[in-house]
Amino acid sequence: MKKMKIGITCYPTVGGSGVIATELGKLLAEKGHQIHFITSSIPFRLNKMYSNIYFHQVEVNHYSVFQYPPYDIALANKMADVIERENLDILHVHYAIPHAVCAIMGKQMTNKDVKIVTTLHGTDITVLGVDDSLTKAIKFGIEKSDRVTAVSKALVNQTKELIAPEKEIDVLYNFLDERIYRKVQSDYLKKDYDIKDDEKVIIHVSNFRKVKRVLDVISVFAHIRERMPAKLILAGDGPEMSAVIKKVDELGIKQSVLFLGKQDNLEELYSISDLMLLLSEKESFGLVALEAMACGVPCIGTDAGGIPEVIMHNKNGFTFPVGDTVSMGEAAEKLLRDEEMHSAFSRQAVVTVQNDFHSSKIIRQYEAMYYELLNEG
Ligand code: GMT
Repeated sequence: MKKMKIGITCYPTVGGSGVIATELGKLLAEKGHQIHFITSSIPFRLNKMYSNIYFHQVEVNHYSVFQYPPYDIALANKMADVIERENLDILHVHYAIPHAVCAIMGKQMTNKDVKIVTTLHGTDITVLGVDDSLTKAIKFGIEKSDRVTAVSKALVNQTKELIAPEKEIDVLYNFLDERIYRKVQSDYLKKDYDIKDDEKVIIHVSNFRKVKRVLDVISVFAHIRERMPAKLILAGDGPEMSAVIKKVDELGIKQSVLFLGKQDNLEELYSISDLMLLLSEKESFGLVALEAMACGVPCIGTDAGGIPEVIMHNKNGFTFPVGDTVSMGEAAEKLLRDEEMHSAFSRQAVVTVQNDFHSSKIIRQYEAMYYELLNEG
């Protein structure tokens, strides 16, 4: 099979969509394809040299005549440059707004037949999709892409409900690099964080936006903490942090909560954890749950969006309606007390990642989709 030249655009700085786009680029490069990232800065997960990965920076000039710097136009212009100069076969953009629209515009600036693939990640539909000032642009971006994928069945359904595009949307699940996300020996961290041998470790990782309902995480942890020795690891930071600190103080559980801020090497934290909580009210997939599961950590989640496609109720964890912190607390207590159930869920979590979300399986699906598009001519 001919090796392809693939352009990738994503938000390079934070978030699951940037992580997936970058990991996809790295794994495709490992399979011999030539990858061109077209982004505003180097994707933060591109932490190693690859001779077949190139980075094309989008630069926006700040002329005083503009009230708002024209980033979208500059991106489309850069896409056109790279499509032409590198003769791209595929331009794969992550996030409908503005990336899909820019890709369509960029292609039109050239006379090349590059194929445009758009992957929907969640907030581009569930948040932006309800904003009247953007819905037509999102629909346009989806309909004019050659192929559109979404990271869960739930997101496909939400896109149909909110945007009603006349376009098939394929589900291509998220994945992770199993060489990194696996149970590792990091027990030294327990000593460093003063976690006692008899304490259960609960973890939550997010960008602390309101949709993540971190206050519910605190309520569930308080329920657990009242019944058994336990510590809560909070990794990440964001707008809800002060409300979270206030609630922790009010509940008098400050000594049991570790505020770690943004962290790399999360596999080390997952590896000392007994339970992950992901209690969002909107979540198209929940990459952090997948990461925790790969390290053998059972999860309790909500039944929002794509979470139940990852956390399987009564198999590798539990899911409950958004905000039902009482049921979540009771389930957490049961799972943490019942060693047999905990190890069965932990084993099943690893099996779920291997069977349903293995990177080699998902990367093959992306490659097959690209080749199919190229063969369609
Ligand atoms: O979760 C976030 O707030 C970040 C957001 C993003 O754009 O990176 O994450 C979205 O994409 C991830 C990767 O596909 C998914 O795992 C997250 O579930 C999704 N977030 C939401 O739907 C809220």
